[in-house]
Amino acid sequence: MNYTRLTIALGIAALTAACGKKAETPVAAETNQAAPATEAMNGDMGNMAMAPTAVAPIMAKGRGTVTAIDKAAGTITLDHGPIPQAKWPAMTMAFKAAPAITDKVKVGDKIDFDLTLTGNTGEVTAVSKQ
Ligand SMILES: [Cu+2]
Repeated sequence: MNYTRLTIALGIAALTAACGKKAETPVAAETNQAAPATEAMNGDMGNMAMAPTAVAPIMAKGRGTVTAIDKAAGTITLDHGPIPQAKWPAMTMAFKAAPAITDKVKVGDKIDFDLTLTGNTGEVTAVSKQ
């Protein structure tokens, strides 16, 4: 019954092995995060989820600093730390965010946030200031 999970694990393991050989450049915040996520940073954000068949939303939590807010576009940009649930390293990126979120914070705020990932789209669903 765990075939899918095993396949994903094997895929990640293979990617990790492949990345290990060329991951010579120092990367900020390179802690114990998997290398594939760091590799994804070189491409577009569409590759970030690293789980092409995943359609069920993933709930995750993160911490970060608000670097931009675009209320018209309904987005918030966060310089966030690693998010293990999404296999993301630390990075700066934009998320969808409802007015209830964007009205609650301002640029420079350090926040804890809840995230819902659906496919390659991330939406911040809750924030609280640290
Ligand atoms: Cu990110």
